Order: sequence, then structure tokens, then C-alpha cells
Amino acid sequence: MLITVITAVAQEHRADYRVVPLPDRIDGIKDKDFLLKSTCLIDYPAGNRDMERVAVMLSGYIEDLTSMHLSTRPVKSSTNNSGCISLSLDPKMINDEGYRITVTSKNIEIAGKTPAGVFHGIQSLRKSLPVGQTTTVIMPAAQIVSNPRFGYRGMHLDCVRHFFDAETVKRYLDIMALHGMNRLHWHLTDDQGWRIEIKKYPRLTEVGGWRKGTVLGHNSPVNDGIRYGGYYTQDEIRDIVQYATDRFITIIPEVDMPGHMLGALAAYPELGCTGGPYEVWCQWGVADDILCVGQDKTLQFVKDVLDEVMQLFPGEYIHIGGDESPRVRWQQCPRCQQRIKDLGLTAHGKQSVEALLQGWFTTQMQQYLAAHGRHIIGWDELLGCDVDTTATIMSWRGAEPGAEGAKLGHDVIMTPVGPLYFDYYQTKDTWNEPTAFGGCNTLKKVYDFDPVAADLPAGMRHHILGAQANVWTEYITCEPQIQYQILPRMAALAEVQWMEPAAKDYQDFKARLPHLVDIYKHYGWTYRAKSLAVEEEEQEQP
Ligand code: TNX
Repeated sequence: MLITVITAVAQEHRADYRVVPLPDRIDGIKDKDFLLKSTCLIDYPAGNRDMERVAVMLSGYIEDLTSMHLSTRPVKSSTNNSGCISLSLDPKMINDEGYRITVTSKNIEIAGKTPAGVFHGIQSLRKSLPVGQTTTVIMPAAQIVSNPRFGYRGMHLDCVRHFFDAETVKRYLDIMALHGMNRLHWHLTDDQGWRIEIKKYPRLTEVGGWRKGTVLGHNSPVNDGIRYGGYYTQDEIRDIVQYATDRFITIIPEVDMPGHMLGALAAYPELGCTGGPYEVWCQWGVADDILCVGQDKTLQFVKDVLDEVMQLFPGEYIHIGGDESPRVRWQQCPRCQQRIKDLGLTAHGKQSVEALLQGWFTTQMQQYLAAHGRHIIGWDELLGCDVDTTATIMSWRGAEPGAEGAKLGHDVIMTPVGPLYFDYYQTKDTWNEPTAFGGCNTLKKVYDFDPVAADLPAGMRHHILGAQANVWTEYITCEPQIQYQILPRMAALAEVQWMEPAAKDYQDFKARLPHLVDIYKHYGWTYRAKSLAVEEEEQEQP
């Protein structure tokens, strides 16, 4: 009896390297265990600021989970680092973001080709730790190696339909880091609000940042009549971008155009075809009023906005939206029709002259951004607008547009509504769930998704840069609800993003998940506990 108890206690303090996402290899080494204690130091190469920062983060993570405090120490490579966790760079490693953890009785080495790789190794080590106060963690001798399958491992967050403060966005980034993700697609402008301060156009946030009320229920015609809004100042954005960069996450801002623009039109009605007046929308859905691209001042406006956006976001990609852009106003607008004439656009195939006008407008922005060394990402509607292949396509209306885009030579990011819309329900039992957009994307459906369609020809597969889940927030009003929608589905997505399909195994994932969930609990994050139960899954299967 006593022996059982002692073993149980010892077990509790043992690391388990079978984390989520599961590393490519975990090979035992014939050696004694390493004993992780607060006397161990975390060594990093002296003078390397990134490595210093990740060393301090590792110390913080260990303290969060076990209450042991380990100090960090800069070292010259020759230092004998026995009894330590040493962080190192190994230029011979193949993948920029891959990692190798070697645990022997003497020390733990976390190596990467870049600090980003070391950071992902740190996340793995963190997830292997037991949760709860302790003075020693037994680390079995082993070598753990992992390389991500995709370079683009994203999450999206809509901060327009509901606004979330900077602290919430930072916690979202923390959750992404824990799951090995590296791209945040940040949806900042839409019909229901403009959320990014633009110095040249202050009314965008003064007027466009606020709506008179928020829809009640499921896009009913009734709103609550309570003024709602908010925006990020440029200082806040810089701070968030730095926070992301510190975690090797690139933020891709989205300024949706030419549709989903009522926030801007309410502030500057002269940018619309009818001249307004317009109101920041108190409904969800697709609005008919979009930017009037028949006038040069609209193009100048967008370029001015993009100038400030580029200053704030140093990453290679800017998302210019392009989705759900009705053309009824353009059909009636003399200026837009004149532009079509001047450009000599003629309808061909399935493409109307107005679709081609959207293509022309998009290309203008694409070229403007290209002249500043940036690339555009747009929703898959761009495939119907004759844009050239330097535009990266985000496939959302299913996976088929992505395959089509890849065949045409576009790079593609897979975010199909099924199963990667995390604003959708995660069960058929919607009655007992917080209100969601609709649909049903279960944990298993997310897990089973393969971003590279089985029939995509081998020569086109490299165009699939990766996958991302989208979190639209029409019905998501607060941070616990965001977390409920993403956890634990993000865990399933992490394995889609990191692992080769042949290595994935849902049952095995489910067995590894509870430990990750213990970490969610430890940080006080909300998650959907029912997704862990086997019973529900059986009900969900057809
Ligand atoms: C479609 S995805 C939209 C969003 C909505 C979302 C709701 C996309 C490009 N457009 O505007 O919020 O559906 O799931």
C-alpha cells in the first residue's frame, strides 16, 4: 500500500515528453534520469538577446507550473554546463523552427537552428512538466526531435464584431505560443467598426469605431441600443506587435476592402458611391455599401491607411480582405462605370466587369504594397477577379478554392469553414453551448483535416503554406467565450500544423490531451471540457 502511494507521488513529478503537438521522435537514451531542481541554471549564449529572452521565459514557465525558480546565466560556449538546461543554436539543423531536446543524467540541451526553434523546444519542455508545486522533476534521459510540417501555423481573431482589449490579445498570443503557432491574422476593420488608429484619418476611430447597438440573438433585426466600440491606439498596436515578436509570432493585419467597409464610410461618406450618409452597421452579414473605386481619392485614402499599417506591422504580409463585396453600388455608380470604360474592361467567362474592377482595384493595392516590399493575402473571392499569382489566397469557402488557387500558381493558406471556423459550434448539442455562428466543427473533424488535399498534384503541394482557424466574433462577446471556442480545438489544429498525416492518431491525441488541459486549467483559461469525453464523440459520429 505504502509502496503504491510512494510510486504514485514519484510518478506525479515525472516529465512526459508525449506532448501536443507530438514530437516527430522521442528516443530513450540509456542513462540515468536528470533531476530538475531550482538549483539548476538555464544557460544561454552570452550576448544573444533573443536567447536571453527565451531563457527568461523558460524560467517563468517552469515557475508557473512547478513553483521552482531557476536562474538564467549567460555563458561562453566553452563553459561546462553540467547540471543545467542549456539553450543553444545549431546551424546544422534543417528546419528554421525545428528543435532538438537532449536529456542526459548531466544536463538538458534545447537546440534549434534559430531562437524560434529553441522557443518551440522550450514550449515542448514546458508541456512535458507535471503541473503543481514540487521541488524536483524527474526528466527521463531521451532525445526529442521535431520539425513543423507547415511554415504558416495560424490563428485569426476578429476584434471588430466584438472588441477585445490589448491584454486579451496578448493572452491569445500566449495560448498560440503554447500550441506552437506562429501567425496571428488580426481582423481590424469591418462594417461594424474600425479598430486601428490612423493618424491621418482620425474620424475612422472617433466615428467609425462606434456603433449604436449590437444585434440581439441570431442576427435578428433588433439591436440592444447600447453604444458599443473601441479601438487600438498605435502605441497599443506597437506593444502587441512586440509581444508577438518576442514569441516568434508574426501578426498579419487585415484591412478588409473594398467591401466590409461601413466603419470607414460612416466616418468619410465621400468614399462611398452614394455619398451616404452611412452608419456603422448594427447588423451582421454582408452590406451593399462598399468603397467607390471610381474616384482617385478612394485609392489615395486606402494607400494612406496602408502606409500607417505598414509602419506598425513589419511582417511581409498584409491582408487586404476582398471577401463578400457586392457590386450593386458599382453597377449604379457613374464614376465606377466610367472607370470600367476608361480601363477598357470587358466581361469574360464568369467574370463581370465589376468583378474585374475589383481585380483592378486589388492589383493597385497589391502593386502599392509590393513597391514597399510587402505581399498581399486575400480571401478566395480574389480568384474570381483576375489578380496575379503574387497574391496569397486564403481558402475559406471550403478547401476547393485553395486547391484551385494552388493549381493556378498561388500560394494558399487553408482556413475552410469546415472544420476550421472556430466560431462554429463544436457539437450538435447546441442548446447547451454558448451561442455560436452555426455549423458543427467537432474536435475530431479538426483533427482529421489535412490542408493538402489528397488529390492535389505533387508539383503543387508546396503552394499550401499551412492552415489557420478563424474566430469571427459576431456571437463571441468576452474572453472566456473566445477561449471556450478555441480550446481544445487549437490542440487538434496544432497537430494538423506540426505533424505528418501518417503520424497522427486521434485516440493517442485524446490520451495526451488531458495533460495539456491541466495546463489550461492552471492558467485559468476556459475550455470545453465535454470535448474530452469519449461518450460525446460516439454520439457525434454519423
Ligand atoms: C464569413 S470568412 C465572413 C465573415 C463572417 C464569417 C462568420 C469571410 C471572409 N467572411 O465576415 O464573420 O463568415 O463565420
